[in-house]
Amino acid sequence: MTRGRLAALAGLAVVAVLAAALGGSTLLGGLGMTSGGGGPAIPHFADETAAAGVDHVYAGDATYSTGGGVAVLDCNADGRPDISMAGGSNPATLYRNQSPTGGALRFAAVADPATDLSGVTGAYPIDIDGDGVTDLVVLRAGETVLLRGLGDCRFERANEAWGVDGGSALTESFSATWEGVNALPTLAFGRYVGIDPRGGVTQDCDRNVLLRPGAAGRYAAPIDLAPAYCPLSALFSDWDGSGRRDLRLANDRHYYIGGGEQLWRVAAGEAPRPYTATDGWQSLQLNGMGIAAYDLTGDGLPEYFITSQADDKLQTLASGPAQPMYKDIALARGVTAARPSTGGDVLPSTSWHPEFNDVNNDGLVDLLITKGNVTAEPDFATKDPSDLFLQNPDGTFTEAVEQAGLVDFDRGRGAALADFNLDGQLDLVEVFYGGPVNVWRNVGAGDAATPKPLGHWLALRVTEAAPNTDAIGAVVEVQAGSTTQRRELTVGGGHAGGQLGWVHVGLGSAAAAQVRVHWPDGSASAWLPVTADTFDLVTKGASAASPWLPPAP
Ligand SMILES: [Ca+2]
Ligand SMILES: [Ca+2]
Ligand SMILES: [Ca+2]
Ligand SMILES: [Ca+2]
Repeated sequence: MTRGRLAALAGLAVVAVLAAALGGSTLLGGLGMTSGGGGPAIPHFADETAAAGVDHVYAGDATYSTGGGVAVLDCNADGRPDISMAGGSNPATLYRNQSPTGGALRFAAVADPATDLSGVTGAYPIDIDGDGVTDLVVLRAGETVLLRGLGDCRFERANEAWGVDGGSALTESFSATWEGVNALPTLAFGRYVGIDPRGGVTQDCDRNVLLRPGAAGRYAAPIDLAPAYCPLSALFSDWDGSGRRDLRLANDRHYYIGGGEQLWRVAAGEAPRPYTATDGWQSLQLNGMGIAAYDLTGDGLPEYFITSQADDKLQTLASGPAQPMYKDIALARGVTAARPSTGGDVLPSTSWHPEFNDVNNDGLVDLLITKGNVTAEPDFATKDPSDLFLQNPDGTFTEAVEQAGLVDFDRGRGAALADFNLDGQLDLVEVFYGGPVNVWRNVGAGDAATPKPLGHWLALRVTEAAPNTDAIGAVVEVQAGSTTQRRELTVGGGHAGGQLGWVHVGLGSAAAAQVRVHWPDGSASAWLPVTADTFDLVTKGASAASPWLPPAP
């Protein structure tokens, strides 16, 4: 197919998406879901940190000024998303979610030496051994620890059982993918800088390593991903729709010389190699902090949001999937996030965790970006609140963090948008460096006493048989009216943390939808009908989605 033909098709797709979205917006207006003035409906968030029983600080010296990740996972299989928070020089804390359905947020700390680890910078949930119980990869200043999930929010160390050397570097980034028919996932660890004998950090980028499965349920010797340029985020993702998941690394130019952002080709049975200019990959130097992927243009291929300082990027393929050549559309879409949106500080921003999710359930995915000074860098804003960008029907975004009630001038780091009280509205947990963690309940157009939904929604749990029980690499499509939303299921990205569990989809005014899953092996399910405002289990091989009822309040 020629580039002209592809461009024409892409243009048609955008027109279709815009027309459909505009139609949806009109319907939303009929249901009283739009805000005055025609902008996106603004969700309101109630700070419930203290009442929820959450009392945690990510702290420590400059070694911990990066990191501060949060993992969201269901560690006791009750359907409620639980939280693992990095603590830096404080112990990490695992919180079991006890929020009543539709009610105020409530969590209880789970004390356990296995999870209360020190030196933790972040964590990613993943079912490594394919037993259906979520495991946890815990990144640290020092040894990376792999925790095998035992159920009931208990974990045990599994580095030795799985043959993983956790190293001794400062690790902030992790991603994983299942290659071919391997029983174990391929693991990528992006190491930041080394740790010197006195416990401080060196100025040298440490080794990045790829672990592929070896014999007998254990990993083979690490493969060096050289050259290494101090990544702060890593993400396996199918950027070209080929079914192969390549590895993106967001690298921090603060430490490297002559390096840049990286995309590694990781093909089964081949040695990994970085894409180069010959492949179409263009040199780009950023203070890379975080990665988020989502198909914003509706062509079936993900866009990538890369956080940095003063200069966040939203990348889309420049000339189709034949080569990994990207152009930046952050300015056109209104998401450069270059300076604080409120608070009066005019210096440039420092951005960390990006996440695409629909916080107002209008069927248009939104973008959260956490922000905060590294420590006290004088050239960057000190009052640097996070951004909540709400997507408009024309594909641009409108910043709304202040109106949403999410302004906090502590130094933001990791975060997760998840529906903690199972009411269909995405709540938020955000970690701050040197300040208390916050949890906010999304109360829609209402308040904490009387939440008011802004639109319809779905929550999908997509699974398949072992080994890849969470169907990582699958692409989930949700069709409602004439719009189709797509999300690739991934492990990695963000800043130092990720989530595994319900996939949230806003439906706007649509009362029903159809779901189709493109499974990691390349096969696709039929279109499965689902009803709006429900939790549904979508299992490979099943002929229908299976509704799941949240526990009674
Ligand atoms: Ca739970
Ligand atoms: Ca497991
Ligand atoms: Ca939205
Ligand atoms: Ca909620």
